[in-house]
Amino acid sequence: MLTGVALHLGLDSSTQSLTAVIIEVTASARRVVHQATLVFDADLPQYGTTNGVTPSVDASVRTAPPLMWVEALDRMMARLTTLDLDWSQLAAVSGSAQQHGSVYLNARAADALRRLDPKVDLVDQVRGLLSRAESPIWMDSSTTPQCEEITAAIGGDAVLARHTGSHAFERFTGPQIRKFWQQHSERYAETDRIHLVSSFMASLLAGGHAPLEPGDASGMNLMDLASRRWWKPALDATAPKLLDKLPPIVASWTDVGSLAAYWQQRYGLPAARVIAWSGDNPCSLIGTGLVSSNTLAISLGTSDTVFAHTAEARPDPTGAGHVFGAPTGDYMGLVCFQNGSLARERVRRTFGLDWEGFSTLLSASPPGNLGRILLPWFEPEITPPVLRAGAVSFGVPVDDAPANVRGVVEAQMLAARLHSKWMAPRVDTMYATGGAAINRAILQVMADVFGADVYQFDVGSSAALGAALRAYHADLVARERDAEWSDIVRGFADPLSGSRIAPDASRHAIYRQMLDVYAACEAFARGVGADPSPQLRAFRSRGGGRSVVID
Ligand code: XUL
Repeated sequence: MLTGVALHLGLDSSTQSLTAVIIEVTASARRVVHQATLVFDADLPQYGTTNGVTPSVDASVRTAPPLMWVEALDRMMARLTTLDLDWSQLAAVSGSAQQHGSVYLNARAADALRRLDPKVDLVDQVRGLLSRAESPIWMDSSTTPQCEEITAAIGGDAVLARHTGSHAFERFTGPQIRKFWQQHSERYAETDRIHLVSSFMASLLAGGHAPLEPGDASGMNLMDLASRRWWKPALDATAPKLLDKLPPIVASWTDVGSLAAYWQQRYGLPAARVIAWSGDNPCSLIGTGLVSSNTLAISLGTSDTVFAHTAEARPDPTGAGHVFGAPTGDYMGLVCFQNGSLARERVRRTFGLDWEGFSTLLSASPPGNLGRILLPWFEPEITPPVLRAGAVSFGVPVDDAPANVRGVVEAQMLAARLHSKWMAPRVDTMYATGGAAINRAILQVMADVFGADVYQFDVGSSAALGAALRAYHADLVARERDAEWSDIVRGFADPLSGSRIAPDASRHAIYRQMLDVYAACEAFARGVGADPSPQLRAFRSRGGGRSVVID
């Protein structure tokens, strides 16, 4: 039994799973005490999700059952409190959640959350509080008309991006709310509070409606980044009486209440502080230690994201990326790719490979893929915007395993480089996190494409670790103690020593040429560029990865 230490808990409610990371901080020790994950499909099969998502015939519609997240939280707490830890030392809890997803609660919720009964399962008490059974999530791309309407009402893309940090995006919460209001106006009227997944989960812990913080609120197309307040023109362009239904926005380190009696009586937990939850990407920024530098981080998860801490809010001039609030009080740039781990897995499964086999084929195939390019848009893509799913091949044979394995990874890394140039024109060092960051063959392609050193991290979930570190930071702030971010992350969010993967100069030279060819293929496939055949031929004739291929 560990005694006399301060424990901080970080939870990450992601697309496919709920992860917990417990950290211990004393004068002499700083370490991760425990990490646990509950996988939605496997551990809560009664919700019938696939990769955490409710099956839908319409590929543009992507929702998840919020009750599944509620039940997962209860299960996780039950599991964690059987550990041999001195839970009386738990000082603070915070969390991270998949961004953009929204949860709709009726007017009974405020009271019911305050009176949660420890003898009744949480899920049974929340069931009657939803005014919408399913939550639209970040993978949804069904709101193009609403994006257009909001943009037109605001006065154009540039105005919206200048205020909110992003153009209108299908998955962002504002367009999703507008669609709900247009299609289900009575249920919209019945809705008393619209939470993001983050503030919903914090509300369950604190036993009362929790506020939002700027990191996650900036993924809605509704918040003014400079003032960190709701932006009235965007609210008016989205849906009526919206301000009354949204949580207030508070600083990221705000203590939003103590763990509700439900958690104290049911699991013997103390009245620990509940700190505002944030989005998974803002939390990963902290979990990879990017609290001041502009090192680029890449998270290889259900979505692949590239992000960096920035001091100013400079929107992406190409319109593809976002500026979010950072949990430090500054900003972060971010680009999100929908075809991340599920695309890699799809190629792996198609060829009956395990991950070792996938890596072996990747390492053994020629960089540049003999001048063949695969656009792995198996799902609709966010960056660049591709609404109709369908992979596009420029010379990659369907039955050639190495060409497809290399094709998917090279395309992902080339897209990551191409679309992150606005936030990092030059990159020397990159931090890789998320499930696939364990795979050094994939990281070698990343290093070669970016021409940068790539480092790995120890804790599998940098988002959950970031949430635990945010809990620790906020607890210090609440106690009026020194809370320097560089000190908070020290020893927790450092890259693994000896994990450096250096780029190879000759392979980087191939990718520098290939980047323009890739950009031309992307533009052509989206119907906004000329036929890239001349560039592909020229690239192949220059070697396109060691040998010449003419098809
Ligand atoms: C970011 C985004 C995704 C989700 C996934 O804008 O949509 O990274 O946060 O969890």
